[in-house]
Amino acid sequence: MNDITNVIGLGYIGLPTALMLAKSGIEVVGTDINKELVESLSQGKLSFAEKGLEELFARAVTNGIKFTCEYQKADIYILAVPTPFENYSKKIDPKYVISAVNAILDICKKDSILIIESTMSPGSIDKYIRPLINKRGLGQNLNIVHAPERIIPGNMIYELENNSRVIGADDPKVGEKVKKLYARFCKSEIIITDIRSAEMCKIVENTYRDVNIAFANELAKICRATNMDVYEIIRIANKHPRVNILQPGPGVGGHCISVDPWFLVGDYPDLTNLILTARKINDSMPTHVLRRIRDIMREHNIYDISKIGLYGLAYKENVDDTRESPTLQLLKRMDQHLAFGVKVYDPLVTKRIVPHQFMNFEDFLNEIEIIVIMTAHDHIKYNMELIKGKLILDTRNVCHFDGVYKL
Ligand code: SAJ
Repeated sequence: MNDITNVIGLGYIGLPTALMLAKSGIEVVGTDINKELVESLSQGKLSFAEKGLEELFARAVTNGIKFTCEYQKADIYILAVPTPFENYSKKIDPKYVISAVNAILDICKKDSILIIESTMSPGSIDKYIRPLINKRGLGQNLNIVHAPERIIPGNMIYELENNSRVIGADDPKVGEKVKKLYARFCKSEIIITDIRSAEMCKIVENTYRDVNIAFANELAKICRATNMDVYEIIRIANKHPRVNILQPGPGVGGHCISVDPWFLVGDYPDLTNLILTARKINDSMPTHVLRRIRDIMREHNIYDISKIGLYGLAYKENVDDTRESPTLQLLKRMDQHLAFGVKVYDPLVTKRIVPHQFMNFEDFLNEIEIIVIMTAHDHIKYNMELIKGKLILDTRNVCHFDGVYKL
């Protein structure tokens, strides 16, 4: 295949995808509006850490991948720009997709293929994207495909190669062509369906996980009220062949699971009781953590908030991504209650993004009496001995010794 593929949006999804395609021998140009990002990628500097990404980057560079701010005249476009939700209506905000599609329409060749990997709420390609194409009279020439990404931060490279994929296309022949492109690196099943079903599948997957985590979080609250060990209950219940409860935690972060269910709530407010309740339960977890901190402070007569240290700013273990992180949600809630001065440390977050953020673990430990484990990085697992003298609130169930407070 000699086609040129232009990947638009070089973030958490677009970059690994572009690199993987280039590694597989496809001619790839990566485009992003962020000039600084393009410059640093062109100089060989990665913008985020991810297992296996450096090696993949090196292979893609050897194979000639290019980075630029310009959209290219290409045969295939892959769009991986963010799709946030509007705060009040909870509906998708498609502004980044719309502006990227308009830029593609300005230059694209006849019969090129536009693959949207960004998460779209069901029906939003019909609602927002088709009209843009039809308005230009290019309806016959630009083929839209929806191939939502499904990779998990922390294991992206493996999942790019091994997760099944879904391709939504109007024309099955175009679907087959796109399938061949992804099959250059994806070893798993690639299913072709229509565009609306592909949109819905993606949202359903993340909503399923959100609801399951909410169930675990609700169990954690019930077990706290009845003084039972939620982890033991879940461990035993999961031995049943048809039960698979996820783990409770300090909240749900990231740019996917805490966002996508809102699209369904925004579009179907009368039909989404379970999904809305799950979202509310997960969003309530930082407040639950706050109450647990208060309990511990009272029990130990600690009244100085600066003696508390939050370990972990990333939304989950072993990534440096802080988007919608439970720690940031907790800090926001503390701030609203004038609870300033809590200390924060994350070994993977090397940019200072909050006040009282430490860059050195030992300095952090020297300043605090209570450590709240918000993220289960491997780093804390290897350093258990160092925290044993502290009061510990472990919201991730990683400390397995006596005297540790849990959710
Ligand atoms: N979490 C829990 N308990 C659990 C599992 C997760 O509290 O048992 C929390 C995490 O700590 C984190 C949040 O949920 O704060 C989300 O983390 P995650 O690892 O479950 O998922 P993401 O957001 O990193 O990635 C998800 C994945 N979706 C599914 O597993 C269905 C990924 O495959 C998608 O590609 C990604 O969303 C996306 O981009 O949509």
